[in-house]
Formats: sequence, structure tokens, C-alpha cells
Amino acid sequence: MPRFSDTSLQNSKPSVARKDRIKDAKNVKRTIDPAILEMLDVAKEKNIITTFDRWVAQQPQCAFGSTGICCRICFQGPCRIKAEEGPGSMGICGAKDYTIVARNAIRMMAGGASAHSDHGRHIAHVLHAAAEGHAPDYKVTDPDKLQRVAKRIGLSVDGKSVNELAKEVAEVALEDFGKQDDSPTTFLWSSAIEARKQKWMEIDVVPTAIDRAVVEVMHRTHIGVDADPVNLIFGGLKAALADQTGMQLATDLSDILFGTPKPVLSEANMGVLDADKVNIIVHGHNPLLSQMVVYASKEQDILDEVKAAGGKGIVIAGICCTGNEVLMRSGIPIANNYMGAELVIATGAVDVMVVDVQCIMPGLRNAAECFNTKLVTTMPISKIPGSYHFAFDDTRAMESAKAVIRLAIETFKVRKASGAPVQIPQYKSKTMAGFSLEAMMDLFAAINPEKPIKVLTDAIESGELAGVCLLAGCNNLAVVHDQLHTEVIKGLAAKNVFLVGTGCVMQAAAKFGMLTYDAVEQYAGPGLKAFIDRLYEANKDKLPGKLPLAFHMGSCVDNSRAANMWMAMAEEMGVDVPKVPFVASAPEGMSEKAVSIGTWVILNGIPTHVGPFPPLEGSSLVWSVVTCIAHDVFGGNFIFETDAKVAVDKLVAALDYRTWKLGIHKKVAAEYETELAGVF
Ligand code: NFS
Ligand code: SF4
Repeated sequence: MPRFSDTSLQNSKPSVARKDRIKDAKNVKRTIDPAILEMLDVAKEKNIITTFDRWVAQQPQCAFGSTGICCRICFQGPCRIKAEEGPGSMGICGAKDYTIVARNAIRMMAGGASAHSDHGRHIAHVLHAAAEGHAPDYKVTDPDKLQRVAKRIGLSVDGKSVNELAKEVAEVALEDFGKQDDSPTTFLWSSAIEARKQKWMEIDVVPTAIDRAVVEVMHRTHIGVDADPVNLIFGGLKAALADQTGMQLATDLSDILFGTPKPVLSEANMGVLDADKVNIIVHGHNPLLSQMVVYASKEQDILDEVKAAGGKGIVIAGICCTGNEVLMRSGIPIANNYMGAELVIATGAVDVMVVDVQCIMPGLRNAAECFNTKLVTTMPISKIPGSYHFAFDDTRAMESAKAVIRLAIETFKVRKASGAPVQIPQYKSKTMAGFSLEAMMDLFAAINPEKPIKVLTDAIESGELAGVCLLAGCNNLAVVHDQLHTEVIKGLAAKNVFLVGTGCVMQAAAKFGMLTYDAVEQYAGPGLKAFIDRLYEANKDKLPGKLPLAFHMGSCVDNSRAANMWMAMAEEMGVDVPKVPFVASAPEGMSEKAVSIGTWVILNGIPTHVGPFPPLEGSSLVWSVVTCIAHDVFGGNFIFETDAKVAVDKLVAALDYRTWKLGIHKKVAAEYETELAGVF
């Protein structure tokens, strides 16, 4: 294979110019999900304003804001960069485009790091409380994972009870938030390979504490502090690695509390609702709430109450990442992803939508009030005017969860008595999820018990697979909902890329039947199909069904599982991560969390595609840092591209380049009988 099979792909230029990027801006039906399309008609009929209407109303959006050159950091502003030269080329304080773009960008990273990490902190507090007996409804469900995590973070495990060890692990996690010494955060450091750690040290982006990294970003972006765009970005990188720390500990501790996911079958899309049952939607992110609702829904007293109310049972279905958490561990079906939340309410079938934190549209309340649906917030930092607030009490979690279900039973009775119309779009797809890294290694171990990960790296080195892609991220109406997700998946699968993923993109995949074996037959290239078939053959006795086209690793915090995967591959291959044929794609990224994840994925040495453009284009300097220079420094860079075909071609080219380079380096190492160069 030549070094660059297609040189036209080796650039950071998007294929579509900015002015042409938003297509069909006045069309409300910006989705390919048939259930949402059906519900948009209902919403129109009932005069319910949804996010699709609000998106159209916002067009055209401000060019200053969307390219990042609007500053509101002090209230002399807003300042906008209006000219190439002269006074209008700077903010009132003299800040140039690159300072403003870089400041705005790293504040997004700090926002993302805060969200993931605060979620992780909550879990660490509950694990600690559970270990001390103060949160009796939670317990260590996976003592083996507890042992593994404890050893990895350097604790001695001998002679300690499960609760003693859990308490110590939780304490180390909590220290990662606020310790004042200059050592790296433990959960990051214990999960990265030496070569990467060296790289991060060399360029001084190692976080010493999560809170500190975030505070430092807020400080350096205050008016009149840091004006150097490169220095600013490096400060943001530290916050991004703090984000990785928070995500690693959120995943580890969730597995310890609720179990490490194993392959499980379920279903996805609105057809999972049932008009004759009590329908509860869990929406948000933290499994502390949603998993407890799932446990409570199985208790006999609750089942009796449902029956007494005339219900044929309870449906619990998920939206967003908390939906992914309970899908992974309990096979709970998915109602939809982020963009569909209001339209799920428009079915009229939802009795309670219970939410915790993150990605919960305030607009849900407007939709809920048109139906019997009760919108219930549960967390002190996340309330919505006009909705119910049931403070979720960790120390009496089961009772709190039952209270939510009882409200749903009451609402169900009112719904049934009122005879209010219910229209559930009859779309749902079968889906397989539950692929923690442990579960994947287990599959690989059936082929190579000594070195499970070698099954994957060998398939890449033999050319059967082109590499691996992590699919991550949100929904964003700047593109047609779920279209880019599904197109990117199909494109990569056809090119024999092994697909793992998290978040709302995997919910899109689930809805469109892509987490099934049927999708393997339909979309996988011959190499990918052969690989998946081989995995299945070796494991069929213990699997609940044939393996899917893409492997669902969980919620967004579970991108840490993918990071652990590429670290394991790098270790096995004896190279640093930038040499591993691994890429990432957030086809419909949107949130601050997506910005911080994308940033640390790049810091890990992984080229990362993002569909909709974050506000960076206003500074050519910052643009070139994130799309080009980052590659020279870290081995990873952003690829911004709204055209699915071009995106797939660029991702595959990045994989091919790595495979080519690895081959050359191996040949040279063999010829000179030297070690394979560790660094990239
Ligand atoms: Ni991730 Fe998950 Fe979805 Fe985006 Fe929001 S739910 S944490 S941020 S929108 S993927
Ligand atoms: Fe304007 Fe400077 Fe204030 Fe930003 S910090 S709003 S550029 S004066």
C-alpha cells in the first residue's frame, strides 16, 4: 500500500464551505428516525413546540458566535472580531481572534470535564457511603472489579474486606478531585501506558487534581490573564485529561457498584413503550438513580401496586446515557437518543420521565404539560421550572426510587381513566449491547486465552480489519438527526473497520438495527464479517445471540473503556498509541462534554472526526493547532467534516497510514534486529 493512497484526503479542509453547510434550514423534519417523523406530525397537530421547531427558529445563527469570535467574558462585551485590521480586529481589551477563540474553546473543555467528573464524584461518595453502611441500598456488586481497580491504583488488597477496600478505592478517587500535591491524578496515571505518560509530562499537560485543572482554566480565561492561544490551549488540555480521569473513575466505580456489563439483548425506539403498562423513562446520566429505579421496578410491592392499578406491567426505557447505563447492565430498552426526548413524550404514553443530570432539555416541560406525563427532576443542581422535584436521597435510595414509580402508577391511573389518546409509533429494533472491555476480552480469550487483545491486533496486522473506530457523541441539528451517525457506521463497516461505541450515536445505531447480526450481513465488509463470525463461533455457547455490527461499550463516561482498549493494543503491539490503527468519530457531536472527550482522545494519539463544527473557525491559528499541529505533537488531530463519505475516507486513510507505517517500522526493526520504535 502506498504511503498515502489518496493525497487529496491529507488536508484539514472541510469538503463543504461554511455557507453551504446547513442544508434545508427551514425544514422542521431534520431526522431520519421514522418514529420521530411520525411524532413530529402529532406535535404539529397539538401545537407542541419541539427542539426541531426551535432549531428552525434560530436560523440563521450568528456567524460571530458560531466561529468562536464573540467574547462575553467581561461585561464591557460582548465584543466581536469585526475586521481584519485596526481597532475592530480586537475586543475592547485588545484580545485578538485567537485569544477569544482559544478562551471560549477551553472553557468548553472545562465545562465538559466538570460534568463528567462531578458525576464521577457523586458515585465515589456513594461508594464510600455504601462501604461505611450509610447508603444501605447500594453495595459492591462486582468484588472482582473492585480488586482489579484497587491493584491498578496501587492499593494492597491482602486481608481487606470488600467494604474496607471499597472505602479505600473511593478515597483515592475523591483525592483525585482535590489533592494539592503535584503528582498526576491516580485514575489517569494508572490507566495509561508509559510512552503516553512521558509525552504528557514533556509538554506539561498532566492534571494533578480535577477541580484544580478546571479552576485553572476559569482563572486563566478571566479578563486580562492568558492571551497566548497556544498557552491557553495547553491549559485546556490539562482540563481534558482531568476529564479523562473523571470518566475513568466514573466507569470503574459504576462497575464496582452495579456490575461490569456483559452481552445482553434488548430493543430500541419508541415501540418499546406499551399503552397498557406503566411507562417510565429514565433520562440523564448517572446510574445511581436509574439503576435504583430498575431495581425498585422488580420489587414485589411495586408489582402488586401496578397490578392493582390495572397495569399489565412496568416498562422502563432509557434516553441518553443513563439509558445506556441500564441497557448495558440490565438490558433496559432504549426509547430514543437525545434529540428524540420531547417526541417520546408526544406519544402520550409516558407516565413519568425521571431525570438526573446533563442533556435534559428544558423544553421537555412544555411537551410534558400537553399530556399526563410527569417530568420529575431529582438532583439539587438540576431543576426545571414547572416540573416535579423529588430529591433523590442516596441514603434511602430504594425508597426514593419507589416514590418515583408510585407517582408513575398514579399518573397511569389518571391516564387510563381520562381515556387520553396514546399514539406509540410501532418502530423498534432488536439490539445487543453490554460490551465492557472485560466482556470483549472475554470474547477474544476464547480464541487466544494467553493474550486476548492479540486477536484484535493480529486481525489488523493481517489486513483482515482496517483498524478500530470509536464512535462517540451526541445529536446536533446542524446535521440531519441520526443520518451522519448511520452513514458513518455503514461506510466504516464496509471498509472493514471494527466498531466500538458509546453515547447517543450507539442509540442511533440501536434504533436502526445496527447492533444486530443482520447488520453484519448487510453492511460489513468481508474482513469485518469474517472477524465477527470467528468471534461468535468461539463464544456461541455463552452468548445470548449472534454478535452485532458495532459493539456498544456504554455511556459517554465509558469512553474510558475505549481508552483502556487502545492502551492495551499499544502495549501488545509494543508501540505508543499514535501507531495503533485506531480512530474516533463523533458524527453528531454537540455538548461541552463532547469537546472535552474529543480533546483527550486526541491527546491519547487518536485522530478524531467530528461532524458539526465547534466554534473554532474564527481563528486560523487555533484551527491549524487542533487540525494539524496537534497531530505532530500528540499523534492525534481533529477532522471536521459534515460529509459522511469524505469523513469515512479520511478516517480510513488515517488507519491505512498507521498500518502502513507500522509495517515499515516492523520491517526495519526485523532487518536491523532492533526493538520496534516505541514512540511515534
Ligand atoms: Ni454524551 Fe450522553 Fe448524548 Fe451527547 Fe448527551 S447523552 S454524555 S453528551 S447528547 S452523547
Ligand atoms: Fe471584550 Fe475583552 Fe471583555 Fe472579552 S474580555 S468581552 S474581548 S473586553
